[in-house]
Amino acid sequence: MPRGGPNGGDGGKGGDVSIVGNARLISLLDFKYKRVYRAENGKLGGGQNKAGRKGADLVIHVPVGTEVHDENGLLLADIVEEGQVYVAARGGRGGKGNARFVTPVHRVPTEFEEGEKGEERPVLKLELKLLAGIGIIGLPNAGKSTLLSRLTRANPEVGDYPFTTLTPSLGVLIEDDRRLVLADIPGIIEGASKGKGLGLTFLRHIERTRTLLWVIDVSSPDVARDYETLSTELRLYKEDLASRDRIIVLNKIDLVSPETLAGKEAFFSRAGETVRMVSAAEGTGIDGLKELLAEKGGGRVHG
Ligand SMILES: Nc1nc2c(ncn2[C@@H]2O[C@H](COP(=O)(O)OP(=O)(O)OP(=O)(O)O)[C@@H](O)[C@H]2O)c(=O)[nH]1
Ligand SMILES: [Mg+2]
Repeated sequence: MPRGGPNGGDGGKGGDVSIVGNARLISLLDFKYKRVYRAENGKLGGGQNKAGRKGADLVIHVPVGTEVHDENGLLLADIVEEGQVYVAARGGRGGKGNARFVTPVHRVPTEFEEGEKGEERPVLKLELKLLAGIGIIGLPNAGKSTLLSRLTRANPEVGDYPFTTLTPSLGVLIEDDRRLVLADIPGIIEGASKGKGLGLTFLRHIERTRTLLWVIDVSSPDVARDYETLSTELRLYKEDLASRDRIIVLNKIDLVSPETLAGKEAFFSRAGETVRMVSAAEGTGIDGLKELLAEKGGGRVHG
């Protein structure tokens, strides 16, 4: 440049590598094949003060429910929502071109600053945790696990004694192009919210569900009391769980007379509840329940 020094512009910033939740994805299979993800480098600055372009970001889409861990298993991000962004590696800042170093007494700068190196993460572990949209709750032995096995392909242990289920199990129901994830948790008993039985630990697992199925054994001597126990325990644990959208599932209808059933249904209807009557063991009423769940919505299976 006449009577001046070099006039190199700044380098562009490197692109970021981001991980973004996408509700349409249902598996991490893609990551089996493609292993290395790299955002674009920033472009070089040029003469005549021309700044380099920023490198393009790289967006990695993952299913909602993906946990991102580092190589030591430390949780870095829990992608639970559509559009949620985790910047896994930031692009480096662009370097300063020598035009920046011009001062009145230093007209011919040859200095420049190297661009910063972008972040690298040699290893990221992705783990897909199904997020249940529907939680199945009820007293011990109400038939929750039997119901889960009817609604989905899950195969939880079923037993004729309380506390058969010791840890939550999940199942996926695909109905009308909808994919619904159901969680079956251990039975809730009076005092569960204060740590009795197994309830407390597992109530956490249904905190993020949208709808709860309250499974009530219709052959129980006092369904009103069972209902009360459930609502009290949920309320004591978290007010919001007790008022969450729910369906009362009267189970084991094969064990009671039509008159008894009608009386019990009337009790819940009077209470303003949405009621479905099923026999999880025999499969009665299951299709209707599936339809109702699909109407309530869930992630779409296709596009
Ligand atoms: N007759 C009849 N029995 C049922 C029905 N549904 C479940 N059962 C029985 O009730 C018992 C308890 O069923 P589970 O599905 O294990 O009940 P649960 O609510 O998961 O029980 P916990 O995990 O112990 O809380 C088992 O013996 C089942 O076979 C039904 O619709 N009719
Ligand atoms: Mg069970």
